[in-house]
Amino acid sequence: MFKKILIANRGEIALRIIRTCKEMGIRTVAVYSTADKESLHVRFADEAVCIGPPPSRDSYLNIANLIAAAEITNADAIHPGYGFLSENAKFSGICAKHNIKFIGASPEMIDSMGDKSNAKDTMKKAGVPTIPGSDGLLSSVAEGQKIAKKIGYPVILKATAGGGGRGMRIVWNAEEFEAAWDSARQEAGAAFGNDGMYLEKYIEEPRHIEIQIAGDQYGKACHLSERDCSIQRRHQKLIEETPSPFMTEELRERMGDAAIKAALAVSYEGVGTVEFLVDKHRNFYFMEMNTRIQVEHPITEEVINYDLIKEQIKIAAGIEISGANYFPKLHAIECRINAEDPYNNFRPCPGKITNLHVPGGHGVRVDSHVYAGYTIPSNYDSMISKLITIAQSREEAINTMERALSEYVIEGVKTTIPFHVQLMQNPDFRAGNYTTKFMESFKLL
Ligand code: MV4
Repeated sequence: MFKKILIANRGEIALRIIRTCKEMGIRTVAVYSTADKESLHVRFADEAVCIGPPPSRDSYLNIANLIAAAEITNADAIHPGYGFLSENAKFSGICAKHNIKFIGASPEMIDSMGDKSNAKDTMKKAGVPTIPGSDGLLSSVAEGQKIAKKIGYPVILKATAGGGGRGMRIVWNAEEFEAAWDSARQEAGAAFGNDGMYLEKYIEEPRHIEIQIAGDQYGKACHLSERDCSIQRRHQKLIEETPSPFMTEELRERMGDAAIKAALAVSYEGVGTVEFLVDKHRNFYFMEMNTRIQVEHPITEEVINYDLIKEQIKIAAGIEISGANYFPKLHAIECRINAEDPYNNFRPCPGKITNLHVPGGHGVRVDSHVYAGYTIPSNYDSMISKLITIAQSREEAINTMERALSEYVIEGVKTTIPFHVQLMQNPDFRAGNYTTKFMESFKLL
């Protein structure tokens, strides 16, 4: 087992990783930018190293400084958390070269799943359902138009280097095709330095349901059931839950099998997520594979009673998994509490938290790094906390969430709490009747 892990991240996920390390008897090294000197992850870790000024590119994305911090402190592994360098092939490779275990995917895996067209091709060959469309990248606008005509409009153009919706265009008819092609390619080229595009049939009003997977170094893989992440705004998730209200035992078995097939096809090592789009007929299609721990992992932990960070560390250390799948025994919901003004287009609201009261009681988990007097820096994402409720049924988990939200006091900055309160009271949400289109029609009172 590792003796000392450096956490190449900040905020709640850095704390989350430190907590598990403590329980496992592993020493921890925090890294921080000068903007995070007063952060809890710095205080709770055994050691802390300043890695640069506030901008991410000079600190949390600064590979040379992170490696130097690991070498100075004799860390034998690095946990990258989510975001930042968690899916950076170069960083994963440099860690390996320095004999530091990167608790995440290999450079080859990150590259192969980071290229969306290649990932889709790999999954199709492995027998995982994929959305009808082009066979790999499009070589010309004419080829795209020909395929679109054959499969029928609407279609969607996607950047192979994309993700998070960038370089993506829905095309409703043949007249729109060329302009959409030009602007998507231009956007992808500018954003990723790669303007490779592929095409798919556009699935209208899908659900985003992802399957948590784990694979070990010995070729075993299992799934840990699903999370429904359909409620998003501009590709930012607002709330996640498990089980999905749309799930059936039969669908879970089919999606779980497909996710394991996906993991085995690439000899997946570590914990990861296979994202699917699910249409109204419960057809599901591979979308992307994430090779990191995700923000929403705690809801899975709560319904299967399992520490996913601990599992991630054990797998990285070469410990075998049982290979058994895990099924939800409870219902869990996560509300992302952000320092944003929901009445003002979710505009970020960094600043000082002047007063704080955190909810508690039965069925409530709060993953957060903030405290009264803490200043949310403007340099990073605006997440303040993840409020998670756990209950025997979906209805009870929603009721507990309403109760917990009503106790939550965060003063000094605007937060998304009022949005979540209204979401909990929304009849369609209450009925489990929502798709990725939900936020387009949701009106805040
Ligand atoms: C789609 C789609 C409909 N049809 N692909 C959005 C981000 C990227 N990962 C893929 N995305 C989508 N791909 C086809 N063929 C709809 C989306 C999509 C979406 C997916 C999941 C969650 C929220 C979304 C919001 C808008 C569009």
